[in-house]
Amino acid sequence: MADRNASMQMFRVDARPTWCPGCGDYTVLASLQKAVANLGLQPEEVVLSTGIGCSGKLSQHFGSYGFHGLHGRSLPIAQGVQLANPRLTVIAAGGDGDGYGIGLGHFLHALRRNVNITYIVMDNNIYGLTTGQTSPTSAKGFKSKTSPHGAAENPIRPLYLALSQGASFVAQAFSGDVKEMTEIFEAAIRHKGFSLVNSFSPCVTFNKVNTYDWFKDHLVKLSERPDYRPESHLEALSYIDQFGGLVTGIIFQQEGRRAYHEENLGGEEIMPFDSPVKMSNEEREKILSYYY
Ligand SMILES: Cc1ncc(C[n+]2csc(CCOP(=O)(O)OP(=O)(O)O)c2C)c(N)n1
Ligand code: SF4
Repeated sequence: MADRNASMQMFRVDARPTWCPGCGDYTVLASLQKAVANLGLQPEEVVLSTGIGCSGKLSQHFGSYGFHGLHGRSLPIAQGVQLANPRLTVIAAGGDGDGYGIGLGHFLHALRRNVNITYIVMDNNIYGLTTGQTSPTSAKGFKSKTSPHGAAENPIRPLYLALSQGASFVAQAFSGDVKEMTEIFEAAIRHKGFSLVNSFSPCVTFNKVNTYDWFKDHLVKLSERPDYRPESHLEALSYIDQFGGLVTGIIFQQEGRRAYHEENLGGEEIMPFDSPVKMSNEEREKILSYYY
């Protein structure tokens, strides 16, 4: 893939994003454009599926095939596309509300299935599009329109969820570091299997707590810890514990595990979308008769 000509320009669209100036989602967009170009991918080989939210607009601004689906539903769409045509590079993206609130069930099932897709969650710890309500990753005590006295619940912890449900690739990135974010997206796309990249992407308009400066003060880069081993599940959990989940880099990667289509559908040579249906009319009628 890497020696094919591709540029960020090929993944740009003419329409200007409607995001607020300074929104972290701009960096996610640019990093993703750079990552697919670095991998030598062509726009017609990539599909980006999103849900609803400011983050969900990513598919409108990314120059590949795209699907702007319902709130919380980017993962079923992405998995269906990848299983129908495993040769495509399929990316799902959305916000923390989208992915860890309304779409949480889909997230858990995607983790255990290990379909070969990359899932980017633009985690701004708030609902951006609907103007600043508490989200599933807002910290306990976080004040917002829906929790004026402070959020009463503990936040969802996506990294623990991903590791406990058997994700084969778990990473975290930050919109204040384009270089690292691009490298992580590249590694996530290259990984065969389900890859989660929880991406801290500040909402500069409605979240005055989790700002760029706040993340800069709190985040720890795993790349600056040369002894860190992303192949160790236990080490991943211990680092997440130690730093309260505020680490960036590749946290866990399981090499050599087969993705869903390789294990269950015969790999990339057999593509369900152009295979003839292997069922006779008699068989079909028999199955249907169970429901009459
Ligand atoms: C079924 C459904 N419920 C609620 C909404 C309203 N809604 C749209 S976006 C959104 C929150 C988005 O927050 P998040 O996913 O964190 O994305 P952000 O806008 O912060 O990027 C909500 C509640 C909706 N569109 N559909
Ligand atoms: S409201 Fe927040 S998340 Fe939405 S575009 Fe503006 S800064 Fe970004």
